Amino acid sequence: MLRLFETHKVRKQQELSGLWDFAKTDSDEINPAYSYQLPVPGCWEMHPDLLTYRGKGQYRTFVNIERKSAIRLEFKGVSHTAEVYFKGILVAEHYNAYTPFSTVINDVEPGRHEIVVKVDNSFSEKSSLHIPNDYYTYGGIIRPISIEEIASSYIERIAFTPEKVNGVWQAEVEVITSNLAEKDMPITLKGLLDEHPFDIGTTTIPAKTNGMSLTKKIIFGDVTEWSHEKPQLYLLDIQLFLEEQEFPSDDLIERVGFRTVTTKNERIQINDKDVVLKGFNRHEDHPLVGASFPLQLMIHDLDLMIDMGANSVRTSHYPNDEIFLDLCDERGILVWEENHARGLSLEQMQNPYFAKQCDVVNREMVENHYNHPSIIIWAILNECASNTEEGRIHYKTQLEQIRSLDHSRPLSFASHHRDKELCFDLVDIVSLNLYPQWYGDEDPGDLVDASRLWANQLGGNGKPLIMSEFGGDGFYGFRSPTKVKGSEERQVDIIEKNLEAYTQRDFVSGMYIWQFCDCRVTEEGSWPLMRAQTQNSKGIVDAYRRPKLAYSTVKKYFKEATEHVKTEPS
Ligand code: ADA
Repeated sequence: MLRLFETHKVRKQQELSGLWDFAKTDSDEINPAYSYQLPVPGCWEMHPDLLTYRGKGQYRTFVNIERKSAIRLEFKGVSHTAEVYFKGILVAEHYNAYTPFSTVINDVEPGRHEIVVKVDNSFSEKSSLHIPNDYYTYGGIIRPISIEEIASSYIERIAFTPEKVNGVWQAEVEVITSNLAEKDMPITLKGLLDEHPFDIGTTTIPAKTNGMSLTKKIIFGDVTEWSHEKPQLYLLDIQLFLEEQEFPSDDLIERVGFRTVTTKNERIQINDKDVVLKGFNRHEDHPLVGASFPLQLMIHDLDLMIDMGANSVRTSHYPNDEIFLDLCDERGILVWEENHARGLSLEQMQNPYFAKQCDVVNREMVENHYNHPSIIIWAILNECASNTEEGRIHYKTQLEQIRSLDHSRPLSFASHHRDKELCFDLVDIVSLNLYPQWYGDEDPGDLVDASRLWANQLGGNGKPLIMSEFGGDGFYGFRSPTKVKGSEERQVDIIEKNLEAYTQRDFVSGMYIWQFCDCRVTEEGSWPLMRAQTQNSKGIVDAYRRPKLAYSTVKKYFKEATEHVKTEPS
């Protein structure tokens, strides 16, 4: 399954899921002896021979093309470096597991064609973001792949930006198109919002051009807004007509919602109404599937979060699977989505590949996930060197890049630098990762009060404040009358004290527990020494989603205790 809705009615699209040939090999040759068949999507660590394999592998499948046409291959996620070969020719290269990429191959003859994907999940200097870390970089084609037959002029993507002007909903609809032909192509673009037609306009795409954009502001008027309380969605179907033609030659369907996100007076607003974000940091990780989630497990995660009363999730520490985001759109879960980076020191940020690799992730994250109404915050660089002048340059560059791609959502980053932070002035929302009662003995109330002062003094005055991480280990099933660290009882105390402090303070606009589920960490580096069982055990449910004692504590606070705060419009 690629998405929760059909994205094309005109363009022919097929998902390439299934069993692919696989070889564990570091040979540069294409097509070694394939000794396995592995599921795509999937993580190779799920195979008994490859449980801890870090290195290179090759996947192969065949596709049947019925008539001569251009084809587009889209990969939703390959972990972490991919080289794609079509009939033995390199057609795409990509780094970073968690963002989609695509390639177009022109004039493909009818027949059976081979696709080979070389995949590498090893750590090296060339990989600045996937490093040994407090989560696991799996190997494989972890998200779905699609193959599409495209017309010579086609729609690359749509950016839908809703806005309410004088009480009336309108939206800027930007359609980005491409022309593969040798001659200029006059085209007309038309839209349908559910069944209601509207015109976008006519233009000519010059020969051999991509990234051609046509934008129109449309007044929609009579629509129901999207909110976390009532997540109303609409299908937005854009059709491309070649000159004079009666039937569309291409289309792209997105699912959109009418909502605005703003920040003012230390608060976050959805549709001008203050909201307090209550939720979890979540790694896409499960012992049975690694980072390659089927729909059922995504739904199960959301069901558990919603059962505890959460209204929000932070995609720590990378862009998430689009199907998960589709589910958040449907269920009204507000999403903090962030680029891929965790805990990089200044030295790691000085890696020569770092700036370029972040630039690509940021663009792919925003462009691909732009239309999800559930995403209300873009964030970058969790716990990196934002306390240094040189680090600040990276934060500034990346935040400016994201703002240039999307001016409609507030920006943030999660900092652990307390009063040494240098970048609060660059964002709309100040967010802090502090672990009172776990890494230190501080009182969460005192610490959150101090956080507000640091924010005020360091460029975050008037901005909303989010406690973006707090929590403590709780080993599933480990009970202790003395409530020692690591016991489920101690985790209950830690979560209780933190939530008690944050839910009582009006100036706290959000709280994300670290973390939803236990997750695997890398064996390389020093992580196993810090993480018993080679896992981060701060989950409120364990890796298999069995609730720990703290589950009901969270439920008590998320479902009941925050209802009194910030329900009035600002
Ligand atoms: C951090 C970090 C998380 C996780 C957490 C912990 O601050 O952002 O990824 O490592 O701490 O468990 O210590």
